[in-house]
Amino acid sequence: MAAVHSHSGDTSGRPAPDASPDCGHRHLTGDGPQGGSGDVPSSLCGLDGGPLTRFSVAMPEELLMRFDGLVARRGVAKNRSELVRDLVREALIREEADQPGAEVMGTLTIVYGHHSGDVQETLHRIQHAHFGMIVSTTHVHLDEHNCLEVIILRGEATEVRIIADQILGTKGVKNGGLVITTTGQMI
Ligand code: NI
Repeated sequence: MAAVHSHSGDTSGRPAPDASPDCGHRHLTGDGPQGGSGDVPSSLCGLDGGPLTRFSVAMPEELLMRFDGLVARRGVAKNRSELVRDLVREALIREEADQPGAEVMGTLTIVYGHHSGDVQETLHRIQHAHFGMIVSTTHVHLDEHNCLEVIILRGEATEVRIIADQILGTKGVKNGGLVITTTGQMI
């Protein structure tokens, strides 16, 4: 419970970028007798990203300790609040990307051996067939045999995944993965 009632909410010892020194609202108040709903706003501090609402979060101490470890590993630019915001955005982006018709960005990284059959021709054909969705392709010659490509796609989430699966399913592609992210409209 002590962690819930900490004053700043950021006990990592680093400065909290979202905590205005003049706001005077750094005391968390949301954890009431019933255990708190976790969504009780206690302050509004207008900073670079606009007004911020502070709320309290209750969680098991063990989980909080592990979370603080993650915060520490992310470096000095991130405190608890920053990381919570990142995690919320990640969840919202993932949910948004699952909505039919949602426009997303995808970065597809693949590694393939260019001697393997007609892999280069097949990869080229797939990308030309969907040229309207291929924003950019970067090709790196890793060694005499292997190539790495990063293909950036933009389009409807389902279509992006279908194209990525076609490319990943191409014979000769040894490794790869797709990362879906926002077009920037929902972040
Ligand atoms: Ni190459």
